[in-house]
Amino acid sequence: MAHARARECRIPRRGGRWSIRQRVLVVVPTYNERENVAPLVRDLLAQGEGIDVWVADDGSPDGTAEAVREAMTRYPGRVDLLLRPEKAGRGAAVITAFKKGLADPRAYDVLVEMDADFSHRPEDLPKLLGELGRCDMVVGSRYVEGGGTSEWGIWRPALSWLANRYVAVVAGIPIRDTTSGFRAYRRAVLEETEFDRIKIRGYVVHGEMAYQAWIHGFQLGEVPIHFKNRAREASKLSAEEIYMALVNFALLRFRYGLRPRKRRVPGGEGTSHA
Ligand SMILES: Nc1nc2c(ncn2[C@@H]2O[C@H](COP(=O)(O)OP(=O)(O)OP(=O)(O)O)[C@@H](O)[C@H]2O)c(=O)[nH]1
Ligand SMILES: [Mg+2]
Repeated sequence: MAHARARECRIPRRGGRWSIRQRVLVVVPTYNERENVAPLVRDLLAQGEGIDVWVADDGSPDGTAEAVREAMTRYPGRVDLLLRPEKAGRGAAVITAFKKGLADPRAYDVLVEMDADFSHRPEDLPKLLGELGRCDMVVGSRYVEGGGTSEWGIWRPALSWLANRYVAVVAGIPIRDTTSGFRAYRRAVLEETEFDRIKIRGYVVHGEMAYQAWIHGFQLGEVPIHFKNRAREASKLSAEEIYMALVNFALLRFRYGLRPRKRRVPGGEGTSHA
């Protein structure tokens, strides 16, 4: 499958590239990630001094929370645990953490979400943050030049690629990998996000967050990432989940409108169009 070049945001922003002085909050949703969470936290914190990590765990029975508490002792002030009593979905866990992150007195400039299972590589984080110098929201993309997936066999990558082409057509969001869960947002994007309107179940959460950012007139960009899937015998997706995702993606245009709003570029000249 040939990949398009990564989309570039056209308008340079005042403040330029990501700097070490910026405060970055990385939200990692977890369910049964005891083995992964401590090495992941270590590798994320090593990417820069301004980076904090919050793990949003849904009461994992394998003791993920214990591993996070140990990491909190090892890296005081830089790691936190948001614990919910039961499994209620990745999307909802991330949204709850983002709301808390926006209200935090540390005034994070940038908020990031990524998976805990090393499918998303911590060493790719600076690439996403760097691109935020030009964009308001950056997606780590499997489907642009230089990006890719591994260990997926034939069926899953084809399905995922097709799903993303479908989303591009029905929703019209100008990014290639709308279902990617590795993303960085400038705080302004999340401040304008209407979280209460988001359907918090399934892959549409990612699409809806991106759609809102786009329709609100923010600049969306992508950087290539390599997505390493953990070995699984079968996809966990049920036919009902796939059907619901297809329908909900198709409804985005009707729920939110067709065109991005014009927006004055903070610190720049004129207006931006996504
Ligand atoms: N808090 C929370 N996190 C979840 C939930 N479900 C999944 N996660 C986490 O969300 C991330 C993505 O989930 P995965 O299970 O890896 O989903 P996937 O990558 O589609 O499937 P795999 O093939 O199993 O890797 C991981 O960090 C999970 O631990 C949930 O209900 N609540
Ligand atoms: Mg995974």
